Amino acid sequence: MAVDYTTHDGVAVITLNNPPVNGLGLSTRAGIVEGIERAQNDPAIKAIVLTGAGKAFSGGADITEFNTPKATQEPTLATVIKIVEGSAKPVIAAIHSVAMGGGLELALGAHYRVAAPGAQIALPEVKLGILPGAGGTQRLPRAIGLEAALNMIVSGAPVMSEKLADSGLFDELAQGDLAEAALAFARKVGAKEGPHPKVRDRKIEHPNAAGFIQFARNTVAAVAKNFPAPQKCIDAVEAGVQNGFDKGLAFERECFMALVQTPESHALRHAFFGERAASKIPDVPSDTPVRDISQVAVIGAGTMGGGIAMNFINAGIPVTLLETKQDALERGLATIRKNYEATVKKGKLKPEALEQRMALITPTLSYDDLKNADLIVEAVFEELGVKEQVFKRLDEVAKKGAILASNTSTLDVDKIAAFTKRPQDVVGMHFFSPANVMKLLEVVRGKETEKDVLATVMKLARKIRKTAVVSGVCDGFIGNRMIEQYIRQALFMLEEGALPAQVDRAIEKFGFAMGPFRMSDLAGNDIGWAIRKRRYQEHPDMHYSKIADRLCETGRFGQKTGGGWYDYKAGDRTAYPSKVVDDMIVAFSKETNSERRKISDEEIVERLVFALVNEGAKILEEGIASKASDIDMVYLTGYGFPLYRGGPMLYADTVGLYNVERAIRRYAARPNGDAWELAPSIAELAAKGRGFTG
Ligand code: T1G
Repeated sequence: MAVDYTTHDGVAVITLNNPPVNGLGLSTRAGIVEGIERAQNDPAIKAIVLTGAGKAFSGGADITEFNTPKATQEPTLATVIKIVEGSAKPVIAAIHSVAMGGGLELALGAHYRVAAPGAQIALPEVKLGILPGAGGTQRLPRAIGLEAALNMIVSGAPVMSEKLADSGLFDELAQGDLAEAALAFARKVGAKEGPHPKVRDRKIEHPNAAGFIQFARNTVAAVAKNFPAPQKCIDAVEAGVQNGFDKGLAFERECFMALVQTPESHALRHAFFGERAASKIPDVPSDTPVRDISQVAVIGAGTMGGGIAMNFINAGIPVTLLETKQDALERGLATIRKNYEATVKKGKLKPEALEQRMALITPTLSYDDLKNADLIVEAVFEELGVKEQVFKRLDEVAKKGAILASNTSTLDVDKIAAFTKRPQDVVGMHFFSPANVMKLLEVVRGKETEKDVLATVMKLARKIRKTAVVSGVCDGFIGNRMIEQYIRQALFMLEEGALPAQVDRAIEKFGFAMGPFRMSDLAGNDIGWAIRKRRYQEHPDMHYSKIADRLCETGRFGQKTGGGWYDYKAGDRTAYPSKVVDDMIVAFSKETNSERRKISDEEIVERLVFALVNEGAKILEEGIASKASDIDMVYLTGYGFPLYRGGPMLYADTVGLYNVERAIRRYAARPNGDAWELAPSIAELAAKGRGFTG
């Protein structure tokens, strides 16, 4: 049973014991009920303490049970809370570390709450696309007031227990040992005559509840464009304010059952688990010993190197920053300082913290200064010959056991590892620009990369607040290999009849942060041009539209040259459709005898997104990525894929692989159809009525 029951001089202690965070799974829920009933029937027991073992009071409903029969099997959490609240003997919730979601709702059902400082108190359900489904929208406003409760429920953000000391939520904030404080409090109230106070009986006092609720609605509307849950949170709280506790509770249940079925909630839960699953590498045991990383070196102080260095100093890890020339080193340091100054200006960093961070950087022009580094990340020019020089030099100076990482985004990590006598210590750490901002980190596993190197880098990624996803070695790893097919389709569609603004508008309406042409103008069209030139050498048979080359031949590299697919005005990053470019595209279609036709937004979205899905399926088939959710995490954290759709692979499951297969076969039979080679796994899964994500 995931619950322990002990007695202490007239006080029963029910301890949740369901690691890792005392998720309120079915056996835990049943154990609580059993404990409450056992205490009722024991005349020696005067009061009951409810507490959590390990690292949480409770992290809420066990989300691994979601959309399974257990989630709604009695005793449901609502039933458990009703039984707790209905206990004739006082129930005291003793809260430490984490009381979230259903965990906080359970505590609100108790008659009293004693908390330790430093506990995270939250109703984060909205972040999973749902709302508190066990009375949180009704009890929290009665416990801490309408405004504070609405803020917590709609934001889902945790509040530290000490900040809620005077909120009415806790009867005591334990300064010393929580268990002792809770037992003493229990003896005190256990000696009192009932009935004991119930949060549900408190009133919600507010001078202008309707006005505040309307204000909350307006505030939420702006940020919750594609997510239904925040407004529903407000609806449920409002129902309780207007119609009383019981009606409010019933309405809350209705809203919960509706939201838990929505694609948005499915996407958010998929992302929640995907983020955690990404750090698990199938053949690397979770208890693999990791190497100590106390000192890092970064080679290259350019845009990438500087951003990479910032990640480590932000986590308090000293960095030796190596450049080849003094002026480049100084420019790099100046850029890092400028980035921090901007953060200070926004009030997100104290000036003294800026200096502390800058002090963690040791600039140098000498490789000898890298000899004590535990991890060395190179971010030098993306050319194999340059990498060869760097890694041969590292092999000479780096200490035994140092991890040698390459930030390469396109080169073969196995070839780079072979430049050293220690390929087992070489790994790819592909940061995304701007490296100090983008959450995604592709960890590229060479065929000889040691398991403890991977385990070390995955743990370090968490410390520098990155979402790390392991990729095998292939051209473009996961993200760029897929985006290449996406861009291929975008270029073909220009030849076939679309224009850049239409393609961008369609995919941005689908939810992408930025369409392919605005994105290319921002990153620089010359980057794609260089990759295509290499591609034409390596795969002369691969069919590309040459329309982007034509654009680059005119020097239109994007924002940095004042014009690309779009026109730009000095000092203005707005992308203005360009008549020159649109005319060039139409002329190009004529040149290539491509009969232009009207292309629907639906076709644009299908061809762009299914190009990602099809390549993602091949990446899974080849074992480059170990799970579909890893691919989705890459796209959610590195490529602006809309969170409310959960990533390309989950989106394909939402559409149904049967329909994805039919669409791909349809496009394969059309002009430029040779770019579509259906991934076998799509047809196989579709035939079984299954999806990528189960
Ligand atoms: N259920 C099951 N497992 C959970 C869990 C949960 N609620 N929360 C975390 N885990 C797992 C997680 O997958 C990971 O597993 C391990 O615990 C450590 O998590 C009716 C219906 C609690 C602050 O949204 O915010 O209640 O990878 O790495 O950084 O209204 O986890 O080790 O196998 O994040 O110390 C609402 C979500 C549920 C809380 C701990 N509750 N969790 O953070 O560790 S809905 C939440 C968190 C609900 C009711 C509704 C965090 C944490 P593994 P971790 P952490």
